[in-house]
Amino acid sequence: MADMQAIAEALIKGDRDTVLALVQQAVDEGASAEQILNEGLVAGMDVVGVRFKNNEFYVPEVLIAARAMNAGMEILEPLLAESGVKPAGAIVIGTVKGDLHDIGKNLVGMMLKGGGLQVIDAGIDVSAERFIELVQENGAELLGLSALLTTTMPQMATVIEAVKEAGLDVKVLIGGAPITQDYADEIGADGYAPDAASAVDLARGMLG
Ligand code: B1M
Repeated sequence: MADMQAIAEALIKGDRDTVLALVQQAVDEGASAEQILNEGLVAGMDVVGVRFKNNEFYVPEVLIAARAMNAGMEILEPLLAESGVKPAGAIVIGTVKGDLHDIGKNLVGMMLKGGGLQVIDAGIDVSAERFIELVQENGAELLGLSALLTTTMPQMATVIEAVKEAGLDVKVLIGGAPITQDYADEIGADGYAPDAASAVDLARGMLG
């Protein structure tokens, strides 16, 4: 039977090949993509986060764990994004300027695709100008901003200000570990989601 703990342990070690093999094995044995993601990959990354915080892990260890996580997510992406329905609307999503964290943003993007949205991934370290350009080019109804650092959170306010100045008709939703509903209200975001599944509900709700 698929062993979620073994996936988490391989991820913590940054053993990309074992993560790939175990995730594939779990899929073949019929485990759901959500279970593999939450009980295997995300559970492993939670431990990495704690060790990083406690100075037991440093940036290189975290990077190789992140690489293993992304490899596992690539196997899950088609399963999470399986929907086959016509896009309900388009969303530009990216990590704000100065911030290089992309695992959560990628996960939210995958789940939004699975939720039937067209997802335009702006990447990481994205300036307000670039977000605006992409919203305009793609006629997106929604703009999703991710930030993982307390130092980059204020960039979200900068983007919202720039969106207003450009007179764009786009709803802005935000998320990321340090973000709260209070912060979203404070900076005038249209919505906040604490995790990827809630981001899908929120985005779909915003599209009516
Ligand atoms: Co960084 N890092 N990191 N890091 N890193 C954190 C965020 C930190 C909390 C670690 C810690 O100290 N405990 C800390 C921030 C402290 C703070 O600001 N208060 C931190 C720090 C300090 C740093 C550096 C400054 C370290 C240094 O260099 N000294 C540096 C900054 C680099 C930069 O961005 N300029 C840095 C670097 C890195 C790595 C590059 C090594 C790596 C990133 C690799 C990558 O992303 N490709 C990394 C990692 C991996 C982490 C931790 C360990 C894990 C983050 C993660 O991927 N989580 C993190 C500790 C932690 O969070 N426990 C940490 C898994 C992911 C699935 O969750 O991203 O929260 P998350 O996404 C969730 C939700 O937040 C939400 O849904 C997702 C899925 O449920 N969500 C949204 C996210 N975006 C959303 C958008 C939405 C809606 C929901 O709508 C649009």
